[in-house]
Amino acid sequence: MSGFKEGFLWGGAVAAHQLEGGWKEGGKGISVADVMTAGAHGVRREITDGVLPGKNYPNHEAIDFYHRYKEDIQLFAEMGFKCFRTSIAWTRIFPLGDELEPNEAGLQFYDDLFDECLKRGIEPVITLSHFEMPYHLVTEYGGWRNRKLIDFFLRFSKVVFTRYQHKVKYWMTFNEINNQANYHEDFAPFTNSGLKYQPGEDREPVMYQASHYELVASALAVRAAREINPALQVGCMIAMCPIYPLTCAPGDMMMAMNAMHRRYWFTDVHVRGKYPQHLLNYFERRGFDLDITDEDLAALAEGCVDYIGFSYYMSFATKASADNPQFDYDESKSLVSNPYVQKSDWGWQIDPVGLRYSLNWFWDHYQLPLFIVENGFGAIDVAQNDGFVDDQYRIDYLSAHVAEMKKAVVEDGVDLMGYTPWGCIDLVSAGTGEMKKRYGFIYVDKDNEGNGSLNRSRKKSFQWYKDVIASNGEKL
Ligand code: P53
Repeated sequence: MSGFKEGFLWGGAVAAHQLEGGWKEGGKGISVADVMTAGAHGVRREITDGVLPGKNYPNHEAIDFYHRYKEDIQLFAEMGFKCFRTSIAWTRIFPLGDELEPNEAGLQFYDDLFDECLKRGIEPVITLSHFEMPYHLVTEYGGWRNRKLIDFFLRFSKVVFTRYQHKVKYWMTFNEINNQANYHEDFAPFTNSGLKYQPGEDREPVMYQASHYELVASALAVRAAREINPALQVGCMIAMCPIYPLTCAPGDMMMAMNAMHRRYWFTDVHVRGKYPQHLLNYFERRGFDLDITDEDLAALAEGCVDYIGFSYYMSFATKASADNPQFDYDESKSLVSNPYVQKSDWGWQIDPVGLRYSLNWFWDHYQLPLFIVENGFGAIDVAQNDGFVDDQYRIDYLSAHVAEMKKAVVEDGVDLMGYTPWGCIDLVSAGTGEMKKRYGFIYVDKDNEGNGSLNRSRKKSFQWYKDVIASNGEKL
């Protein structure tokens, strides 16, 4: 093969809560993203008890895509996008999450949005749950620690599969489901699963329980999609940060292997429909008594995904330590800095070769088509008076990653479906809630405090990406 395949899905990726705004429009309910304040690098976003007066909630307005999507899609079309990855805000369809009937105004919004994409030759690629579950499901049910959430998610999934089956072919269930492997921090358990922990609560088994319910819900959704329309393709979505050993010491190698087990077993369940033995042994060693029924196991086995969607921003490194003889991985403690790579202003390690490694790792393990549904460089941009941004650093980052991705396809033979760089238009950062951490080819005039005209303008990378797409990845 000389390059990317015919019909390769070049595009861009976003998530509803990070760009739509309109947090109360069309009958939308409050989501977990609506109760998170703005933070910064080193300053965590606060998760408040409901929406409180006087706090800055950046997702409420975001970049007002809800009202401006036509203009934005026009710009995506100008770049030549073949696809556009976004999510359906669950709270537009089921404002509280536990209703029996969906909200028609929310369904209509996505009909209009998808029609606008299709009109311009852009195929929507849809995530069902991207850090924006109904907040009501947190306060009334405790989030995904409650088995009832499986039914609520399945109802939502069936409604949107049925409604959009002729407009959307590619779906993903839970965005970066494995972020919650980092269960000591508050961010991932809350955004992935609506989990709030009691002080002193043993967090780890709760994380495994919530993840289990999500994996069952995902498998049931895959099965439902096939019943509704066999043409639908449903994937998982994994946050891939490959974990390297700091040195070639055998202990470091074991530590890296175990770290990969603990961060990526989610993929085993999604793809193979069963738990890896190492994890079952670990549950036993730790005495975790999880609610996993025979029916659940049957559902997992029947609902294996069609492809693997994943994000790639950075690689991690780890090392063994004398006080951890079983090489247990704790993401809040076990990671070390890699001396061989540079870091972004937010401390993310920049490692294009790690993308080639990750593509090969997935392909070797699973032999399923792969889809890079996020990759990008969060950076501080300075706009000129006309809104132009000279973001050569972003071009450097992306072109280095696309070059490695090409090697994985051409030299290594992995089956890659497409590439959708993250935040193709500037949006609210998930991790920090900032506007200042920008990823876009399109600049949006808005700052961290919420000031700005919300005007859109093309950055230097806009033309670069347009050329990449037009040449099918030949011109980097
Ligand atoms: P922000 C952590 C590690 C890797 C990806 O992230 C992550 C996170 C969470 O912060 O999230 C994904 O905005 C996620 C997007 C997010 C994007 O990466 O923190 O799927 O919603 O915006 C970039 O810079």
